[in-house]
Amino acid sequence: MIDLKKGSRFNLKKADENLPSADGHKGITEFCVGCNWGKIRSKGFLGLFPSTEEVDLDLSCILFDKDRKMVDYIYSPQYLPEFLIKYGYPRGKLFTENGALRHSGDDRAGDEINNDCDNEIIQVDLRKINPNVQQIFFFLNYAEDSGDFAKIPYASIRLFEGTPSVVKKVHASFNVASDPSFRGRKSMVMGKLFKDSDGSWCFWALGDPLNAENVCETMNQIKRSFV
Ligand SMILES: [Ca+2]
Ligand SMILES: [Ca+2]
Repeated sequence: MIDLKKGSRFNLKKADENLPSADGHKGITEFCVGCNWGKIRSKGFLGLFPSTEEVDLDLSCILFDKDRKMVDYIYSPQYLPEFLIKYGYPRGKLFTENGALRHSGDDRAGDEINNDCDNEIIQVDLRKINPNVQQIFFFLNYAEDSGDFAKIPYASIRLFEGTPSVVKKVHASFNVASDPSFRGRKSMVMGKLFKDSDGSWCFWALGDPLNAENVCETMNQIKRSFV
């Protein structure tokens, strides 16, 4: 079991060298990045009028080529085109080229009852990624203007081997609701998938909170500081 903390990295090709998959391909080729979170609950006056508040977190990713140019992306199709165009970004979509990365769909509420199931998931198939792609960043945004990760009862983001319905092994996870470094923040970069010098894919667990007000500012900051 590899348990990645902030700042650590691992090579997906070497992660399971002794366990070739059905197609003979060694190492991890299919995995997911998922985010699980719950609605905000308030007890109300004297605990008499409990209520819940929906929480809209958005899991996204952005892909770059060797010249550090953005070549593909996944973010919610619900973002208004007039908002995106102000920052020079195209309309949202849930798939990258060839379906190499696929998003499970926008959850805008969070869990009513605590559970372990991820509310938004990006599935990755390394074998389908365009060879031009060199780096992929996974990031999380709180969609509300007044959002703060610390207000959410639980919110975590993780990378795991398997499919959305079968979690085989968790390799990296961050708890953005309870970790003090995310207090007062509503944006974070979870990790970076990148091609090593020998062409194998590696994952670098970043877990960094960002100073960004929305998804476009998050992508701008990733371009400036991480690519
Ligand atoms: Ca969402
Ligand atoms: Ca859940």
